Amino acid sequence: MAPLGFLSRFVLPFSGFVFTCVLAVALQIFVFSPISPDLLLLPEPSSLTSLPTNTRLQGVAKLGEGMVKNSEDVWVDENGVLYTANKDGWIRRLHRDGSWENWTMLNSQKLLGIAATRRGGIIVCDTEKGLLWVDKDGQAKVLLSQVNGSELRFADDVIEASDGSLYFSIASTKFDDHSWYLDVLEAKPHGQLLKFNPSSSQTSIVLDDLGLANGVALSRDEDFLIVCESWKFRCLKHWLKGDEAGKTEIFIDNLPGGPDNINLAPDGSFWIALVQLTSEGWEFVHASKAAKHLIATYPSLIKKVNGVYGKASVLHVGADGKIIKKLDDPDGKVISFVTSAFEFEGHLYLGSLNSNFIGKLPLI
Ligand SMILES: [Ca+2]
Ligand SMILES: [Ca+2]
Repeated sequence: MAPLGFLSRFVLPFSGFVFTCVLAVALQIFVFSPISPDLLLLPEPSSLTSLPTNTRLQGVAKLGEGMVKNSEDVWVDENGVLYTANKDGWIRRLHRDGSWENWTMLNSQKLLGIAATRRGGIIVCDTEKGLLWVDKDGQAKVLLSQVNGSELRFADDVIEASDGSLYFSIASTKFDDHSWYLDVLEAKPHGQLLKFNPSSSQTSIVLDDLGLANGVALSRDEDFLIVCESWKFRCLKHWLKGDEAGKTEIFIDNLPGGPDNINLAPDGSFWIALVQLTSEGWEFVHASKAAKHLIATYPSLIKKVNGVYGKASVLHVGADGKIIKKLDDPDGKVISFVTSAFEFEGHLYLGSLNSNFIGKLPLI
């Protein structure tokens, strides 16, 4: 009788307590989860191994070390002035003579993609305020803060066409930039590519349902543009001119990382920064809705799966979408979480969300 008494007095009530706790946690995870996830297949392993890993990015010189703060994007204008949008809100620029300038303070920790504008100065994506224009004198103003009556949030990258139109991406219409990983976990397409027409002040949707819409670039002749979809591991090509105008096709897919910013090179090719959304942790999580709910409910767990701080890769791709080469820092020894690569006068300039400098690499 003693064991039964022990069971009824201690074990059964305790099991009830454990059961209640498990139920409460399960409810918390599944009922209050901020996502309604789909499973996601990561790129074919062949694409991960067909490009041999190298250490080229470990050879970067560090520009503005200690002054630059996590510049997600970089841009070099036609005069050779390099622009950076820093996490402390400063737009800093590097002049040809090697001097750095704290150019203008935007009072924002939400700055992502940047691009030069023919009017002078640069356009900046602010994930809370929308599209900002900093004119040639360093004066900032909001260029676009609403799209069709809704606040413009999570603008990710922008490019200006020669007619003054702005093409820009909204990474996610559901999640904000702090919760970008929720968009990846959910794996449902909430991204958009938009066009702002400055003469009519109208904004139209060019492409909808993109998987975390990210970098945007125009081809050299502006006959097509490219927009990258980070968790779809691909970039799309949208024709603007010619017989195919208005049509969209895959530019490059099955990438060995999530494409972030893309920049046109002087010869008409492109540089794409790849962030590491293909780690074993992500692979495990994308195969389990329960794991996705768990991480979405307890965001500190994202650090366990997220490999973006551990390495850096950039991809050089021809205008035809064929890979030319890949450059790596495979263990993030010198630079990691590279989000932008910009070629200018035989050098590659690298922006990173995990570095206090701009990387500069001679291209041989
Ligand atoms: Ca850009
Ligand atoms: Ca970006």
